[in-house]
Amino acid sequence: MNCPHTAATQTDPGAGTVVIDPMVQDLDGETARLRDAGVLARIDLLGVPAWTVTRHAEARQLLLDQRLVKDIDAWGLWQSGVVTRAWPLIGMIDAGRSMFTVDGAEHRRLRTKTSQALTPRRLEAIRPEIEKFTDELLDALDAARGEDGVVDLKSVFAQPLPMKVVGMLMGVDESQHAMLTRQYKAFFSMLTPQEERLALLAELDVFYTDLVREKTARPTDDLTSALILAEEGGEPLTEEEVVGNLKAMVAAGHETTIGLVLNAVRALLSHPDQLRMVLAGEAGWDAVIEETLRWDTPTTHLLMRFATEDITVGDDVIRKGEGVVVSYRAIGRDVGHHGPDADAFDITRPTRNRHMTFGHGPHICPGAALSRVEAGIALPALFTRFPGLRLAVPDEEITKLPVMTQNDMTAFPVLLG
Ligand code: STR
Repeated sequence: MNCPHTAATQTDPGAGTVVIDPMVQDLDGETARLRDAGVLARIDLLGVPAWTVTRHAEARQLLLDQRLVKDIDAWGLWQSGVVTRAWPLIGMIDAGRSMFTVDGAEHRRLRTKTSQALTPRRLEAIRPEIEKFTDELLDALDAARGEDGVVDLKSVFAQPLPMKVVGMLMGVDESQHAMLTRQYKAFFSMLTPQEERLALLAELDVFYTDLVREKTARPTDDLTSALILAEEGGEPLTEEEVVGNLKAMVAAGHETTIGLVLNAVRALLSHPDQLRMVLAGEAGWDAVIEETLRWDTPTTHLLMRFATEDITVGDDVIRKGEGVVVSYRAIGRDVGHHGPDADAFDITRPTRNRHMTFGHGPHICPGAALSRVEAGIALPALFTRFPGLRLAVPDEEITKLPVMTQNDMTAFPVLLG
C-alpha cells in the first residue's frame, strides 16, 4: 500500500500488525484485536509503524523506564525523514516544547507549577465556580430543547463545561471558547486535510503567543500568569515553554473531560440497574467516574515515546529509535488485571480504582484531580435536575468521531424527561 502521508513508500503492514482505523468504525473489535496481538503489539498508524503496549503491568513498567523519551528527535523514522509534517498525527507528537514533550530534570522544571495549581486542595477554591458553570449550562440545556424535546448533551453541556473551566484557570476569555472548540474539533478529526490542520495549529500558536505576551505585560491571577513569573531564585520558563504548557492544558483539559462526562452518562443510561443504585445512594458517583475511566477511556492511544536503547519486553525487543504508543483503552480492558469480565461495565468491581487511565510515572496526568472534580459536579447535577434523562436514539446509533487517539462521539442526543 502506498502511504500518502510519509515521504517514503511503505510496504504492507506485516502479518500480526493491527491497523488502527482512522474512521473508528469498530472500537471494541479493534481493542480486542490489540489485546489478542500480545503484551506488545505492532500497529500501523496511517502507514507509520509503531509498537503499542496493551497490558497494565507492562505499561506501568514502561512508563517508568527512562530509556523511553518523548523527544521526537529520538525517533528513527523522523530522523530519516520517513515521517514528516505531512503525516496527520504529527501534531500529537511535535507539539512544541512543554511539559508534554520533555523529560527528566527539565520536565520537572516545566511541570511543577501546573501540578501544584491542580492539587485536590487547591481545586476546592474553584469548586463554586464549576458549580455555577454547571447550573448555567443545565439551564441552557433546558432552553435548547427542540420541538421534539431532543437536545444534544455534547454540544450544549459536556463540551462547553470543560472549556469554561480550563479557560478560567488559564485566563482564556469566554469570547474565544467557540473558536477554540472549532479549532480542536478540526485538529483531532482525521477528515481534516493535513494542510488545514497545520494552518490551524499555526493560527493557534499565534493566538497563544499573543495571550502570553498580554499576560506578561498585565499579569492576572490565572495559571498562565503564574507560569510566566519566575519562582524566587528559579529559572523562569521561556515564552515558548509557557505557550507550550498553555496549549497542552487547553487541548487536554478540553478534549478529555468531554469524553469522561459523556461516556459516564452513556454507561449509566445503558446500565439502568447501576444508575438506580447510584441514585438510591447505594454506590457513589466516584465509583461511576472511576469505572468509566477504566472501561471507556477518554484517551484511546497516547502518542508517543521513543526508545533511546534497545528495550526487551517479554519476547519482544523495542529497538533503539522505535516509537511506543500506550493503548489506554486496551489496558483498561486487561483481563489479567481486571478479571475475565473486564469488558463489562460494573461500578461495584473491586479493581475499579486500580485503572491507569491517567498514566503513570513522571508524566501522569496533572489534571486528573480537576477532571474528577468536574465530572463529580456535572454528573450528579445533571441527573438531579433531569431524573428522567434518556437517550433520544438507540445506543447503537451513537457514532464515534473519526479521531484516532481520543474516544469522542459525534453527538449525544437526549430527552430530558
Ligand atoms: C494537542 C495539540 C497541542 O497543541 C498540544 C498538545 C499537548 C497535550 C496533548 C494534546 C496535544 C493532545 C491530547 C492529549 C494532550 C495531553 C493529554 C491529552 C494527549 C498533543 C490526552 O488525550 C491524554
